[in-house]
Amino acid sequence: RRIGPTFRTSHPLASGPVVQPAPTVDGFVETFLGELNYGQGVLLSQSTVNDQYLALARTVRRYLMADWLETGARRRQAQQKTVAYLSAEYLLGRQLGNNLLATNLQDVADAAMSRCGIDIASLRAQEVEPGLGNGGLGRLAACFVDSLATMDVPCIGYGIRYEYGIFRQTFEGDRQVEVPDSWLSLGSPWEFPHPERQVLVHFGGRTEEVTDENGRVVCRWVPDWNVVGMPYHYMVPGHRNGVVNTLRLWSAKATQAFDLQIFNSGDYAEAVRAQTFAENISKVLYPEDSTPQGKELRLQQQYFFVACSLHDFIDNTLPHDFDLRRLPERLVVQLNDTHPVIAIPELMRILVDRKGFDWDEAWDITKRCFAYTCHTLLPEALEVWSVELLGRLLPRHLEIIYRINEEFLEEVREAFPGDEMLVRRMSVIAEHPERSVRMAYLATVAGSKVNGVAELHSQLLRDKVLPDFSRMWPDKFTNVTNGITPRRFVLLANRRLSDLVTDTIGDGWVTDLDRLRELEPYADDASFRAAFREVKQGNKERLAALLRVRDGLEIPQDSMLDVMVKRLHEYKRQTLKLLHIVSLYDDVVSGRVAAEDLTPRTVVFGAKAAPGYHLAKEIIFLVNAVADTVNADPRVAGRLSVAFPANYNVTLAEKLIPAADLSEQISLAGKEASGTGNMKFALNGALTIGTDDGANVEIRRLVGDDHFFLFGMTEPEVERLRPGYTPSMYYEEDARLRSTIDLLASGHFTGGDRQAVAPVIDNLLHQDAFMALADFRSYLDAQERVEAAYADPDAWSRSAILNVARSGFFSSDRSMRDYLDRIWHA
Ligand code: B1N
Repeated sequence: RRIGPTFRTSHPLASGPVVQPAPTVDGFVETFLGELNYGQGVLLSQSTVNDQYLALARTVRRYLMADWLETGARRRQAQQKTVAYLSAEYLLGRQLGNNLLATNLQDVADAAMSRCGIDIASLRAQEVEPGLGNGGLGRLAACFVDSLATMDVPCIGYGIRYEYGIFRQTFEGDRQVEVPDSWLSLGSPWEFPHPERQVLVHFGGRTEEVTDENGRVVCRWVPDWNVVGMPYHYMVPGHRNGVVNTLRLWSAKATQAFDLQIFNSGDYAEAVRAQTFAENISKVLYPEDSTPQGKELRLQQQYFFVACSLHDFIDNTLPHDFDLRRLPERLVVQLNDTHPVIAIPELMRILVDRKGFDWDEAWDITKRCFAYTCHTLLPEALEVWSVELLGRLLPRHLEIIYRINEEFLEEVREAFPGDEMLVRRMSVIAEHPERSVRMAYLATVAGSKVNGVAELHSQLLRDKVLPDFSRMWPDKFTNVTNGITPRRFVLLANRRLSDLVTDTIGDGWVTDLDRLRELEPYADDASFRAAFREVKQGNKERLAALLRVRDGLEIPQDSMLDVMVKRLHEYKRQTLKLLHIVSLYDDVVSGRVAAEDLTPRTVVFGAKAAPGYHLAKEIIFLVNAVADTVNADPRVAGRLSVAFPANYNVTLAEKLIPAADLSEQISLAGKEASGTGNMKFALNGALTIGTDDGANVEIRRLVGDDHFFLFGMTEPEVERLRPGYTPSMYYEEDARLRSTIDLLASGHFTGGDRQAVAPVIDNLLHQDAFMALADFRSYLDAQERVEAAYADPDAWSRSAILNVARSGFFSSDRSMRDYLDRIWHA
């Protein structure tokens, strides 16, 4: 069906400026009331909070839209190289506050709402955050697109518009219960569909060879089913620079709404079956973190969004007469982990089957277009697809992968003659346990660059995960340490700190975070330290007020706020933190330590477990059980408490992180690729207790040993201990550990039920794959150093200020500069 021609460009209005609403309180009020009356169709006097929120959002959207249209026109003119960031996840967080900040309309909006008699805070609270990601990987993508817009780099973020994002976590009887996240149900004012840019995506069927009009034998894919990809646009504003980039998320639709004939025959269920089937593709985010589920639907999702995105760029973004031999001058595709790697054979298919390129030329173009970021070291997290499944869903792509592999293995044989073991090791096709495609290998073969996400991770990636490849292509491997956007995670989340910093050194830090260095001398200024402590205190009070209404939790005010927030995973070792809490509690209840001698401490957890990850859910149960018992025990009242607010997400992070004193980054060395929460805490003036893992290594180097609490084995020590590791030995030999585990195992925290704690305890004593027991002693010692340091408020705030001053490196603006210099050359 034709959508219709575009507007005549010769018309005088065609080149006129975009009409923009006035950025004044009057202009804002008028636009807002217009949106309320004519957009929502209600009178102010009849409007609900949701009506008002939607009207406010659409008002802000208008200001953004003007800049978005102008940015688009400018980009079409300039024809620069564009970064296509391909990511299956974007964990955006709420949009309203961020967009008000970016457009500098915050004060205008505040005044306008109060003129209308509306409390803007209640409208902000109305927004449901789009949780289209699991954790660090998805949030990283959101930080990157923010930075690219702020730096005015042409970028299109491509992804999936999941109808249901990451599940909402609730607790029932201390156990995690997942509730679907229907984030779209009250309307989503920040997106707009663009039906004229729909794309048809094929699946299944077979391939055949046909002779084309030039007499050449070419391959043809004869698919047997299709879905339509409908793009939804999200605006990604730069920080007060008039730039608005695009995030284009795809939603799957059936090609025909339903089969009218079947419907008329009365079989209603059958009539909508095909529609349901197609639309399932973008129905729900896989709630897995780090461990991919080998599910057919997941491969469908991956191919679906990748095919839509490449088609969108090549056929709808580039000029119609564009010479695709020059594609690498105009496009660089960054693959966010292996999830979009099927884009590699897809581009080959487009060039060879559809555009008539010969194989070698197409391969040369393809190799220059892609770069791959790896985000893990866990071997079980390296994605593979069985040849059976891939061949059934994408038969042509499998053929292409086979040919890429054949030619690659020839190259290996030439470079390393006579080493057939090596050839087998490096093959993109694994033979065991079943024939399958190793997506990380495919990405490495095709990508112009492969990067890890922190120095240590990139090193281990070269040495442990892809050693053969790094020997063959040493220059292909590089590092780009992750970063976070200071706009959302400092300016928006920590207004008090931002004001203090800006009053002290000006506001240049917001887009040039290295300027925070200028704060260093103020660490020695007693009045600045006092002001800094007041900021922390204010943030703690704000958090306490939130948790009171959000979760019915009371957190004491005069205590160290000790925070561990991240996905629940064994390698991150929430159990080690739990053992610490139980050991403190045990000290008091056993009479070894007087309660008055405990440093008052409030431990806050935030963590979702993948629904199918049983042990992770048992750990959640145990944390909640310990929290209940500890919080109810008068012997530790005012000294030790534990809070586990449900449903940790970006919105909660923005309140929690600025309030924290201590940041827990306690993964087993060599397991956390980078971490990004660690950076957010340091930048907000928390001190880190952490292992030598991921980006902790770089944080410690920058902030200095004296302002970081290091503990635990190093990665080489872990590897040396691994063979023959016997966790029960630590239990036998360390009386404090024994007492702690015995108390947990006794059922003290589960109403006498020893069975309820058995899964976690048994695992610790007999498996402990992530060596919590081996690091227990060292962790406790480090916690004692924390307590000693906390006892001196001036020294502590000095360290906290130096953490802020020296963490500018962790801006995602810097990450983007590194990608630009080392990988994109855009
Ligand atoms: O990516 C983050 C890192 O900071 C973290 O250390 C790392 O654990 C995280 C499959 C993943 N790695 N792999 C995933 C997520 C979803 C999924 O389905 C894997 N997430 C990470 C940013 O670099």
